[in-house]
Amino acid sequence: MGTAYDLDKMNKTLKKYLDTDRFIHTQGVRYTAAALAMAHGEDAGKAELAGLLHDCAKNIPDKEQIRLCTKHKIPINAIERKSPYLLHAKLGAWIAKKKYDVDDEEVLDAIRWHTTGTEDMTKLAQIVFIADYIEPKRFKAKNLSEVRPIAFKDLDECCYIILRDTLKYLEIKGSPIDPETEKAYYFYKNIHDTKEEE
Ligand code: DGI
Ligand code: FE
Ligand code: FE
Repeated sequence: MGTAYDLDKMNKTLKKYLDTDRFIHTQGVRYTAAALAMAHGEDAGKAELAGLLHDCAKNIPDKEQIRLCTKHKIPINAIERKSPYLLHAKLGAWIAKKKYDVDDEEVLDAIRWHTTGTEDMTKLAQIVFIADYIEPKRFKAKNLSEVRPIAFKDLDECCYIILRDTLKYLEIKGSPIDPETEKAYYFYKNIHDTKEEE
């Protein structure tokens, strides 16, 4: 059974709200998430939907994101106050629900956690988190040639590597760490360490 959602219509709307690079990245995440879902026995339609919408709030200016979160009672933590670009994930989940009429909570959660990750993510949330990092047009991380094949074999291990490298990168930059990023890291590190002991 496929989803009842009209992804092509959503795509047309997204094209209006996203800049060109972001729109192209969105297509990359859309199809990478679908491919990962196929590799891991998850619903490819749901992955495609979550991938397509994950950055729907990305091009809203910081001030406007703060205003919208306040207006719609989306809590803003201290780290998000300092780094408001983090808000596009939670605000994106809200926009997906209210403007794109997505009522699938698993899809909304995958959008909500796509930037920081969180502990014990669903496979769908892991897939979107990973697809965001590895999609073909993404070339920021230097070890992508190592991370990409792992994504198709082991979601937990892949989340561990991405979170480890993201924390390293944020520490070097001196960026404040969101508690969810930290929790996510320790959760997937624990799975990694347990496997090492076997
Ligand atoms: O929206 P995208 O650019 O596609 O990607 P994204 O939503 O995953 O955002 C990526 C950025 O978010 C990346 O530069 C790392 C940053 N990030 C992830 N966790 C944290 C964080 N930034 C801060 N300050 N704190 C975090 O905990
Ligand atoms: Fe994002
Ligand atoms: Fe993204």
